[in-house]
Amino acid sequence: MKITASAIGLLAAIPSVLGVWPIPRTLKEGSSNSEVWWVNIKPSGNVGSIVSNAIQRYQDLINKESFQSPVTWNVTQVKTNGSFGGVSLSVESTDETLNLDTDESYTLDVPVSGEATLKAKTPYGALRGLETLSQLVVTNGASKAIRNTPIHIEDSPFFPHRGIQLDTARNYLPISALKRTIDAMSYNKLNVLHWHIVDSQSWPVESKTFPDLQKNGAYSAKETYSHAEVRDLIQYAKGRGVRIIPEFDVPGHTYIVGKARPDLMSCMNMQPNWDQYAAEPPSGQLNIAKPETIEFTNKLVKEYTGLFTDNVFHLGGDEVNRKCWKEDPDVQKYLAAHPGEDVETLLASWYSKVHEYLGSLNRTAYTWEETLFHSTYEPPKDTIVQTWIDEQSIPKTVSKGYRSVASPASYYYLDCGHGAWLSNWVAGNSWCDPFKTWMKIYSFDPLTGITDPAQQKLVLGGEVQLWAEQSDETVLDNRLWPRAAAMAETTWSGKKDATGRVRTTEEVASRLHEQRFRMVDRGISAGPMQPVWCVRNPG
Ligand code: CP6
Repeated sequence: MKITASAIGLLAAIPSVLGVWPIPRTLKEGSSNSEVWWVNIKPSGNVGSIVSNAIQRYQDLINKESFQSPVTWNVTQVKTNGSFGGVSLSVESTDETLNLDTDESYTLDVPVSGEATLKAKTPYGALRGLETLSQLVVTNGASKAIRNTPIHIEDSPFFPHRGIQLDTARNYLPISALKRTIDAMSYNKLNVLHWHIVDSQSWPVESKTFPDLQKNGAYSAKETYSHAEVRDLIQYAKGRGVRIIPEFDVPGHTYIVGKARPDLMSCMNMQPNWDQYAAEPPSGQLNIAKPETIEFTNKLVKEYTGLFTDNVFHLGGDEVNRKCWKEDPDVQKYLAAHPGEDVETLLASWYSKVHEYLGSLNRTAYTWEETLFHSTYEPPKDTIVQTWIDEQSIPKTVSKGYRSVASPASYYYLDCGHGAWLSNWVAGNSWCDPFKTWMKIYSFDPLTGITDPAQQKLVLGGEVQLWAEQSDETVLDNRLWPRAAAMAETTWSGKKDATGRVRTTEEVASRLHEQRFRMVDRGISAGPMQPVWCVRNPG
């Protein structure tokens, strides 16, 4: 007999699948319930230190967690007919290399009674499986259970690059906030923290090559990141399956460099007409007519590729201003002495020298789309291009044969950052909504407009962006969550379910609501989605 949701009011409130976010690619569930007393996770064979540490963390988390889903709040008695007997965890390889090619797949079997098995190819697949396991355990306040056993899950990410961009230049974020964000990312199977670490307004990170950058450029001696703190943060992130990709944005967005090296700059601080020279105040760009700016940038690239271990390195390249250089006396002098050259050829050759140097250090360049579309420079074909200006930029990038990460401002900008300075934003005319709902973010498909499977493969994934003109730690969790979780699901699980149907925001809402409460329970101040009343009274 088929029990319809309307026949039993309570069932209507229970999602058709278990409360796992993002939803596994394939999930088979039974109709039993298994009682959980104490979760013991046993490594089978050598699993390496990252997994050993994660086992400890998740064991503690699951055993201590008293998360009561708002969806199943009135399930006082789950009739159990089996008993969970711990987990046996194995990995095929203990290689802890973490990059774009890392296999994050896992299989998880939870029988009605007895031992569950979690199998992964790599340590990072094991981390994803442990997260899923932790989300299967539910409580009614008195006891714990895993519902709908036996469960068989085969899971792997749809896209390999699933990220959040944080900006620590407009407003500083303490290391503890970054760590908390990394924790929250791991709860949502996100794997890239794109760290927009410096910009025109401040330079918080230590430089051993040019100490004055931090000394003169940080907001205060406290609002800084030492090499040791960065190294520790990278290890922390790696232990949670999160890559840290740093961005050193050049040649624009660099006013702050002038605080240490005024000799390298063009159009510094053109107040009050900053808006003719830069996207944001204060104006100032590296002077591309001076070979010293290439030398300077390459020395920074050398230092920071030594500090940041990821094989991808972001060189910015967004929003450069031509007028700034055209009016610079040095640039004019250089161009007068070099007929046939202009600002475009100068910029293209500047990019090629910096990108070539990065390549010689065995790093893959990551760059904003302007480097590809708004300059005559032709980046190396392995360059990863981050698109943001509009959704069409993604198909445009892959049709040129480049790999693309989708960050369209119209969907993935969690706020509009510098919109605060724009008079048309104040007037309500901005093309970028200052606030997007999780539904808007969930609705976006990075593959929109790309039909060729070879080109689809060039789309690596997506990143939501939290620019920091109007955010700092006081609002961080709330601005990020649950909205970043919306993209986490569409990039991990894909837009479609196993039958090829596009998931709707209506059908995933209660599961995301559950995930939001789970995050709050784990110490992340994710913003409320709607009254709990609505979850209990759907429709
Ligand atoms: N800072 C930097 C920013 C932005 C970009 N780069 C930005 C531009 C437009 C909007 C929001 C943010 N604040 N360095 C563009 C990549 Cl709407």
